Amino acid sequence: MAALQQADVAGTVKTTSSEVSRNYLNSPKGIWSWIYTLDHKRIALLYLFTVMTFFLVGGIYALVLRFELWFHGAGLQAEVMKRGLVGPDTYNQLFTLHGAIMVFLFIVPSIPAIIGNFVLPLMLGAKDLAFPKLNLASYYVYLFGAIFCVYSLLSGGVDTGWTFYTPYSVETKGSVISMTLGAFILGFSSIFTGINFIVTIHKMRAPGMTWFNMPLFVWGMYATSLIQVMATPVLGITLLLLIFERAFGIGVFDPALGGDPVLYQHFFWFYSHPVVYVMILPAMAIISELIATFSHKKIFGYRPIAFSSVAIALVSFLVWGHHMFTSGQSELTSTIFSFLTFLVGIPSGIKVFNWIATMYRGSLTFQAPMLYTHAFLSLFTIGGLTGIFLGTLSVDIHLHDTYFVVAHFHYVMMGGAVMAFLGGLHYWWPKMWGKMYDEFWAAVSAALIFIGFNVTFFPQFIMGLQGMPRRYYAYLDQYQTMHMLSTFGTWILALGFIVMAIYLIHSLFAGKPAPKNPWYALGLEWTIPSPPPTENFVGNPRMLWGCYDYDRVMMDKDGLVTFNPDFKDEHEHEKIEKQEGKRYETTRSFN
Ligand code: HEM
Ligand SMILES: [Cu+2]
Repeated sequence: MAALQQADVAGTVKTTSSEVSRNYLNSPKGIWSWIYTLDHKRIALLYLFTVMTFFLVGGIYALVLRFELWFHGAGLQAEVMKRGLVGPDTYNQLFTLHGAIMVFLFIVPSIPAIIGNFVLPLMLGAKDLAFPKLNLASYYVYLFGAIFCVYSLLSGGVDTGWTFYTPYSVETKGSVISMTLGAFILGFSSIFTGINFIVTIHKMRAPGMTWFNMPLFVWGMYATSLIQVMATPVLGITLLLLIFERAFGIGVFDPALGGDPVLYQHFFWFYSHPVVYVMILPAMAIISELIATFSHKKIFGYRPIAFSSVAIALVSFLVWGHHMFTSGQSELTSTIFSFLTFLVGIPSGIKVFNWIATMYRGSLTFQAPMLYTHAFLSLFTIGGLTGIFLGTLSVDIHLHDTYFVVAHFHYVMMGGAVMAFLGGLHYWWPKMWGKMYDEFWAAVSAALIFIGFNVTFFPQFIMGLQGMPRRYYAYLDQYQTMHMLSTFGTWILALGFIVMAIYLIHSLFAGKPAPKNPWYALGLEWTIPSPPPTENFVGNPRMLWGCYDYDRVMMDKDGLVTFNPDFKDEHEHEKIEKQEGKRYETTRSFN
């Protein structure tokens, strides 16, 4: 075990030579101490296991879906090949369950509940979130909701698509009620996390950490939390109405009962468009951190990045109608929604611009988190730009409900959100577990995932442009090649994920011990041991430098801090030294 270096005040690094092995992972001990834990770091790990289990289930569904689509072409003559793997009804259930699991059980909780839970208090210099019990409650509410989803999966499934559009969802057989009830309950988990983060960010920042020197990850989580708290209740009410409609036939959405099915779409997308930003804002938040760390350079345009997160959150509430261009809403409405949709491109573009400017002339290093950052940048840009195509009213009339849409949202959700999640997981993995993983295999797996992803989803843009509709289990012969290519891609993807699972699990048992600060970053979370002690910080940490002050400060692997003596703002440097009554080691040179 590494010798403990207590950083009771961030920056005044005191080394105690005593060997210490006590950390949040091993004390207190026992299974109950995990089940009842109020420690944000342990709750993050509970989420990690559960959410990744659902990612696996959703991923297996995806593999089966794609395997089915390998068949049904002229090239393959055998009878079994013509028949395919599953029947059309099963196919409908598979894509519904895949979509619902990936959205509600995986991607929405992934970054906030796993990574946010773990690092947000550490970044703020806090000992926990504001409401630890609410945090634990959010986990059990998640589990409770998940049980309903699993129940509906085992008891007949759902074939409505993850959007549960009426009137079909009111009429179809299957366990629509338990699935939507599950999603309704999961919403509370999301709201609990959001409230907890908002209060924590307002109230528990370390002295010296103002709004404008918070890490950008925190800004991203703040914007995300606002959406979670404001939009999720709308989905809750909508799903509740749907359940009532199904159970009691009250006639809100069903035209046969005097209801309006398009009303359902308005309600649904009023939540579900903002929720795509619950998926992507945390991803952008991670990318901002990774770009700064692995460029070893002060972030370019801190404020524009911070404000654009909030701007995206606000604009996200104004664009839901772009999902309904073909629903029969008035032309004027569609035109306005089309225009408003383009606005989202502005803050997103601001972010991409600032990230690239940060990398420009930085000292880039390409460890695994940075590989995922680059995957994110290219894939998200493709996903985002094709979103502009779809937002263009006239173009969308043609592309609506084709594979172009499937490719677009996978580029955003998987190419964007999942890549950033993986980048973040690799970045904070040493902090979580105190272990390093194998860089070589991490690079191999990142390459496989990047290539596999593109082979899977790029052909879908082409098929979509040629008119291949989504949610179809069979297709015309002309699409055979593209479909086979796409299915082949999923095998490369699967291989990438298998390699990742192996080296990550291997690292837990045989990985090298992680130092405090393996990436030479500057955030407060890197001033404490890996894994952190239960109470995070011994004493009260203070912010003595900005977390992107790479021109002024350097922190080595063991958390030893050096201020750049040549830094032009001498005055500030002296002020800090005086304030702390001690001199920092200034021998290390800055180049
Ligand atoms: C592992 C790689 C993945 C593969 C191979 C894959 C494959 C598929 C396929 C074949 C469909 C059905 C398309 C159709 O016929 O309309 C689909 C739909 C969908 N996928 Fe994925 N997917 C993957 C990952 C993800 C991820 C990570 C997410 C979200 C985070 C996601 C979210 C969705 C959603 C929301 C749908 C729409 C379901 C519906 O139409 O109701 N997928 N995916
Ligand atoms: Cu939308």
